[in-house]
Amino acid sequence: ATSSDEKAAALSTTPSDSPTIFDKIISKEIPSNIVYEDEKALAFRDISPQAPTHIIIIPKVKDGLTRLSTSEERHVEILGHLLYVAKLVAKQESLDGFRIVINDGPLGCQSVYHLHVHLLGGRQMSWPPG
Ligand code: D5M
Repeated sequence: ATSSDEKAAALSTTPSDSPTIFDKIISKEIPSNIVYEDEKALAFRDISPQAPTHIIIIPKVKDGLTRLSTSEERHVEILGHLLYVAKLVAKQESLDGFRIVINDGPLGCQSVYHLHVHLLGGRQMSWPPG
């Protein structure tokens, strides 16, 4: 998928707390390329990679955490854990520098409403992001 496909997907997705494709990845109902798993988090390769390494890190229990902008105090621990898992996976992937992205809402180009951290690496990043 191109970045314009990602944008189209984000703009055509209505933000909601309904189950998403990530639930099926967690339950292993649909296959994914899992690179890390612990009791609270799961990390798998993005199906539409935007860098040589592009991994999605998600909480296994969603607990209403659809997007960062609606997160609550009870999510602080899992939010911190997801960032720490990003660090562990970056090390596992031998990344020499990387970028972490959390897209929020249609304007932020979010297409899956189960909060997730993107870990991107393996190439020179540029700034500003698109
Ligand atoms: O990112 C949602 C991301 O999720 C996007 O980069 C594609 C990825 N995605 C969607 N479905 C799958 C499956 N089945 N496997 C792996 N990766 C997937 P967002 O920040 O919401 O735009």
